[in-house]
Amino acid sequence: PLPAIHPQPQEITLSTNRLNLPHGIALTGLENPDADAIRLIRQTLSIPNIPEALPLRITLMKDQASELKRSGAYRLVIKPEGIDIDISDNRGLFYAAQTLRQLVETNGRGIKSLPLGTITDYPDVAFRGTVEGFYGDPWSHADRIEQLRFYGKMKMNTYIYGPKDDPYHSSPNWRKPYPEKEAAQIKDLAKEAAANKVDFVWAIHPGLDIKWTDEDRMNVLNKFGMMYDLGVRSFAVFFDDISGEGAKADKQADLLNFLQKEFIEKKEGVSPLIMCPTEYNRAWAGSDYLDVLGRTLDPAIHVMWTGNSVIHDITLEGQEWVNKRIQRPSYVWWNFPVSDYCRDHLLMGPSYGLDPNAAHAMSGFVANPMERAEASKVALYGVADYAWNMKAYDPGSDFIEACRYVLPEAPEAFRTFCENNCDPGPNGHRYRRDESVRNAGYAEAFLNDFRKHNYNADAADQMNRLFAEITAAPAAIETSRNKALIDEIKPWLMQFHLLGKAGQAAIRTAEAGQSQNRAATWQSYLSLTSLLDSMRTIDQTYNQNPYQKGVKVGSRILTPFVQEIHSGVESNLLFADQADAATTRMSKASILTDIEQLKYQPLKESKDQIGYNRLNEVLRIEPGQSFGLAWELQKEATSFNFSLPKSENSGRVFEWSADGKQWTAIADIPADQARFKLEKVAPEVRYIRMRNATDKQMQIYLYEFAVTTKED
Ligand code: LTM
Repeated sequence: PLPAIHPQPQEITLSTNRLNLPHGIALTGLENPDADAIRLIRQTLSIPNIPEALPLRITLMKDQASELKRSGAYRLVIKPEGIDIDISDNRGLFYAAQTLRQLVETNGRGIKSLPLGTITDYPDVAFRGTVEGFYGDPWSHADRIEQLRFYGKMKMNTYIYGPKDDPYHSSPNWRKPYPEKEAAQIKDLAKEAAANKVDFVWAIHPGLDIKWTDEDRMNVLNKFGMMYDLGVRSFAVFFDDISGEGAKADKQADLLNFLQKEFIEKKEGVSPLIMCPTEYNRAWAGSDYLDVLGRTLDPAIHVMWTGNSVIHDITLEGQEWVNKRIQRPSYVWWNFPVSDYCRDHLLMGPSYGLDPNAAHAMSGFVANPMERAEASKVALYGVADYAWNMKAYDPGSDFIEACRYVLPEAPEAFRTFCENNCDPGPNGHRYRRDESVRNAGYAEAFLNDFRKHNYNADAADQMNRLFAEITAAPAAIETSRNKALIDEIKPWLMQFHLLGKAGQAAIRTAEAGQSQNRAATWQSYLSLTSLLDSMRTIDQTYNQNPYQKGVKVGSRILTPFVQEIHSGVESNLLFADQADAATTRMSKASILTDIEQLKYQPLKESKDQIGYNRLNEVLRIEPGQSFGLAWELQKEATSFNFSLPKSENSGRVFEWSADGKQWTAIADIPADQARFKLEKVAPEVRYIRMRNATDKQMQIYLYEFAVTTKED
């Protein structure tokens, strides 16, 4: 069989005849071919420095079809007499070398050979890669170096540096130079990127506190200058997740046009400027903001776009919609597999939901990954393949190869782990992913019968096999040499192992219940209960970030499957009054809002607190709209606190109510404070809210809004 090459080449004809590589290959052709590419070719083909019989001729392509003029394009002809490589540029030679690396085979006697044939190859999308643009712990230096090498191998040419929690990228320090250590690291990254033919794009995020003055425009320009001196040659300005003064389209366009004229066009060897708009998705594009950018922004500047909402599939129709507004093909910022809004989950599934016909409707395609760099590679493998050759991209089969690439030591076990850890769980963006696709049908069939008190033995067999694989998978995965990956996913591996055991116990319990064997039912029910308790302990011990704490696995199909069997058997075993007691203990607290952006936010709830999850994006509240909390009768609130920083405070009203109908303004909350804790809440209060009492849209950050409770 011929080797699978990733990304898949555009045109490929290979024969089963091979070119056995002799001891030496003569490199002829271009005077100064790219040194990194030549090094890779020498290594791959074991070419010593002395030129010998077999020639390798490298030429710059002339008069070619327009696709072959794209940066990165190459043609590789492997003949019995030698190898010809035609290239569009240095990147093309590097990519030809990457393809050779995947083509070469070594036989049992250590002889290397290549298949004869021709590969003509070029990218569908000009700029492909990632945007490190998430909230949370930025990637480490070692993570980034490894990512750049991975991008080189996968023919991705762009890495946009924009971690929200780097204070020198955003506020408060975007105006200042990086401290010495960080500056040296950036220099290193720019060098590593260049060696892998990746554009290291450094992004600035000044909009939280920028003043539209000459002084601040010079501050941005000077910071770009400092980064240029560190070796950076590609730049971006992000205006996402801001409100107020910084969010004005005409002012942003003025600054960007100034940077274009005074920096991008004047400095040697700089790539096109990229900007991320404030209205970066269709759901928020309610004003003439995008039209103003379209009309006034220099046409050379790229404009980023996340799709029809913050986190969304990418469709041709959606691309055409925005492109008309901004008068250029947009540069896609795909918010996958980013997990900063669902930090208790890993998004390990395939990259799907990407239109295969949208190549002409985008200027770039970059994915925002997880805080966990190595784990993100599964999705990024798909991103590289999609953006290079969309028509050939099949998310399902690509995913299997991605699992093999990332964890060659145990690809099947890793696939089992990944395909059951895809979905972010319920979230405010309402973004869900298919999960457990190979087994969802069996799970449903089993539960359908279980609900009718039947035991479906066929489905049970299938599910048992799966849960046995799940139990065994973590140990196999941990044999990987990739220790960084194992460190990143360790708590989820522990949880996954327990899920496998719990799944097997659940099926045993259901089977015992069906055969009316009360003693056996009790026994397996108790062991299932203790496994679920252990899972809860892991959830409450690891990954205790302040946003979405914990460790969730299989949350779309498998965990609910196990829980349903557990509670189904429980209510059969327990007496009715105990079962009732169990239900009344359940929470009835909820979010109370008429704001679309918040309606689907899962409630953050612990033993003594109910609150909102922190929102990354700006919250837009129309006149009269409100958001709040409601909680059950038997709970009394003892205090209320909020953190709504940088909000436009005037016109907001805090109110509480005992019945959700009669509302009273809370007198003790100061009008202008962004953070506040109210130490006393009237005992009858069961509802609390903040309302926009103005006649204008209000834009605020929702960091915290919570009540502390105690049982009555
Ligand atoms: O998506 C964009 C343009 N901005 C931010 C990102 O920083 C963040 O990672 C994603 C996902 O939560 N959402 C955003 O609003």
